[in-house]
Amino acid sequence: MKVAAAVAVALALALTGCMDDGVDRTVPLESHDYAYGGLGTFTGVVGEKVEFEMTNNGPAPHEFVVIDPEGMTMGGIGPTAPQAVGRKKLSLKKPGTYTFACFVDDHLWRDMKGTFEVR
Ligand SMILES: [Cu+2]
Repeated sequence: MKVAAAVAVALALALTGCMDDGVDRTVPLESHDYAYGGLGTFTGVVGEKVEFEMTNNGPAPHEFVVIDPEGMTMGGIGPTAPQAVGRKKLSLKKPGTYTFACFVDDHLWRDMKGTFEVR
């Protein structure tokens, strides 16, 4: 009985942990060959934590790497297979223009990149 209670507490803590890891909002976008869609109206708010959720609608794998206003790579969604969904939580701490790009094969050369603002 005590073991069951301990398991219940551990499970409750685990669930709470998941909720603490929440984000202010989920930002959907899509990728295809060789561009992104869905971020045209997105503007971030300084200090918010968002989860980018990219659906890859192209036949090639794509990634979504975010670079902050100072040119530092923040990380992002790694190579995501066709029809798959990739997710990445990022904290938008600085105001300014953020750049995102795909570094798979020659996609960046094909101009697979864009920007969004955080204010
Ligand atoms: Cu790509």
